[in-house]
Amino acid sequence: MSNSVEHAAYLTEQDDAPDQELAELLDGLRQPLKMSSPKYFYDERGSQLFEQITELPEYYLTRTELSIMNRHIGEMASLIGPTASLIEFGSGSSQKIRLLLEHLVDLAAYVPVDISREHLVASADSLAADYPDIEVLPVAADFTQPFDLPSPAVMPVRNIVYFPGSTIGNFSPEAALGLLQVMHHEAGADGGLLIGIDLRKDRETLERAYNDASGVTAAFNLNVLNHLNSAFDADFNVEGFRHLAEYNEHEGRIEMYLISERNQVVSIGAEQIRIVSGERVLTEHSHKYALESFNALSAQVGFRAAAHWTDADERFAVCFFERD
Ligand code: AVJ
Repeated sequence: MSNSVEHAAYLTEQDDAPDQELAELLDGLRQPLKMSSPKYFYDERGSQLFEQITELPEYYLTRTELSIMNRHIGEMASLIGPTASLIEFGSGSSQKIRLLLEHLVDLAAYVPVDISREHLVASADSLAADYPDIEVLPVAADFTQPFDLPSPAVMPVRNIVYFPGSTIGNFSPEAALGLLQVMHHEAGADGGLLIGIDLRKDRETLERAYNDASGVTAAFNLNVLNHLNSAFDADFNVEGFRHLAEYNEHEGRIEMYLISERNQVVSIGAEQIRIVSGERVLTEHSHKYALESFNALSAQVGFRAAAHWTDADERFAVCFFERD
């Protein structure tokens, strides 16, 4: 559609250099515990599989967050106030955003920030079509580093960073602190942060959510190898690995691995990586927080806990922070 061209014209691009991505990947695969960044889940197929995960009976996160948002959207909108600029980190397919776009008063702009340019353009197009009165200003960037915000036509009263889905769980507490710092910076004076957090809970519930009976999460995890094969000219054999997700109670995180079924040598461009039978490649950490410890982390960067909302079983929390 012609809309895509329009969006491409003002899309702000701040992508990493491909060489840097390859160096980072190889560095991860040369560690004693091999690892690959969770960003490699989200090629087109991976993003589709993730959408399927969000609908699995075992994966309580998305539906719990949505029900919290639905129940408390009025209070959230009044805390945020009128004429804010809404900056979404890792916007992906931007489904949850619609509720906010419909309830926030006189929104100055909606700024989706995502590393995947394709996703960004497609979802910005459909949002711009559905909400013609809202200025949509996508930014293609790795949001772990500070980035420049576009200037909306209407001067915002304040910036509100929105980071739903408990995606912050992918970062170690130290890295989450760095990310909170970036969010604090992008929020600016009088800014706020609305963020989804998956709460600590029993091992059984957690392990079920990441080892679903229908094998969608396994396919999602294994798809990382397909993605690496096409992005980096690698030759991972997807049949040579199996999926494992386990809860590390001490660290309060789900750990996802691909386990090698045999000794194998994988080529990545000109490089060779040796993987022994039974060896694990870490693909994701998904940290779970107690509310108090997340509040303490946020306080360290200057975010004051202003409100939070949870479900009856306290599985998930949506938290609102304001800059001191
Ligand atoms: C998108 C990072 C929130 O950690 O639950 C889902 C990703 N991994 N199933 C999560 C994921 C396996 C998800 N986040």
